[in-house]
Amino acid sequence: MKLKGAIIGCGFFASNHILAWKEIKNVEIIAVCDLNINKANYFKKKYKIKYSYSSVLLMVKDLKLNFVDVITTMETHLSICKILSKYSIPTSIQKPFSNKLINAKKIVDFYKKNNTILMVHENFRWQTPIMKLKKIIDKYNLGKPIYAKISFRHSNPIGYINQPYLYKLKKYLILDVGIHLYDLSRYFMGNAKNLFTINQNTNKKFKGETNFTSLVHHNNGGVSIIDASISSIKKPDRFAQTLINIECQKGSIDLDYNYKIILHKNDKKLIFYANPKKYNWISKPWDQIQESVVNTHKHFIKCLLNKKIPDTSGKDNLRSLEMVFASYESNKRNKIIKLEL
Ligand code: NAD
Ligand code: 89Y
Repeated sequence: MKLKGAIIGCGFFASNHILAWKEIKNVEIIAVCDLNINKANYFKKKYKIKYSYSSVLLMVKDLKLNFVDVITTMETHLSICKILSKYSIPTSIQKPFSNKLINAKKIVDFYKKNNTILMVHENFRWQTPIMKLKKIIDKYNLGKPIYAKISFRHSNPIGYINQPYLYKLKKYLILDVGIHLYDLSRYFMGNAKNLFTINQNTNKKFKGETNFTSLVHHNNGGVSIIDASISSIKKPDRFAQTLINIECQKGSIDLDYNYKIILHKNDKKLIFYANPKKYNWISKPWDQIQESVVNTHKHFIKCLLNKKIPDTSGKDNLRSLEMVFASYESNKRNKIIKLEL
């Protein structure tokens, strides 16, 4: 029997979620919900979904759901999760987990109290090029990581024009994209103990920072440089590729433009390609992000079926979110900020 799920939020990014769910055989999305019923009805018709709602509460009272996938913006997450956790509905929720660390902690507590699975849809670590990078590091036994450079730099407006709420945020790029990059730094280098960040604004259409550079000190002694920009002029433009360089005790590795991976070990240089899998609804330059949504969903369902804690559980994501807010604090006070979690 198929697991029955619902999605909450029928905006820009939700189409990718629905199309990705359709790639997973043992799942059926039976309902869509949006405060704006016209949007919910549009999705219902377009994606042939059984039910549409404008109220989360009504939906969870009406239907027997095995899980819910939340694709709304961060400020809505506390109130939505309060309802879903009360009804013990396993939840996958988009990043940023919340607009305040304290609210994210409250959400984690709600789900813990009700013994219910909560995963943050932290999809960058589920991108094929990034998973392959990790696999090669392990397979070729590169040893302890010492240094990482994790970059997301572009100037293609396609990276923000579909998300107009971003223009108004006083805190923009670290919350929107930095959250992914800090998660990646933890994925490759382990948890961090402190960081220092400098923000810039190079595009006055945005209230918040449009560029940031962080220096992160990890618990294992390693260091990461994490940076992002929406004003980085390159041909071809790099959106939406995260470029990574990792140096370990026994070798180093680069994830370069166009999914090319270069490994340096024992005086040898090996080249790999890690193109994302093609689905008929995927296109450049979003391809590796779109494909990662399928991989992220699969991880959530696997955890649900095996009663396992997801790699990017709500609790785990608190550490990445803490790095986000520590970065704002660091930029404001021009100080290194110690991480507590
Ligand atoms: P959006 O504003 O286009 O859509 C959000 C929708 O949620 C809106 O239609 C809104 O009416 C609805 N909504 C808000 N509160 C609701 C509630 N209480 N009940 C039901 N519906 C509600 O936003 P978007 O651009 O689709 O982004 C959604 C989330 O996805 C954001 O957090 C964003 O950061 C994230 N996102 C992630 C990626 C990624 O790669 N992981 C990429 C783009 C966006
Ligand atoms: O919102 C951002 C994200 O999570 O991935 C890319 C993005 O859409 C900004 O370009």
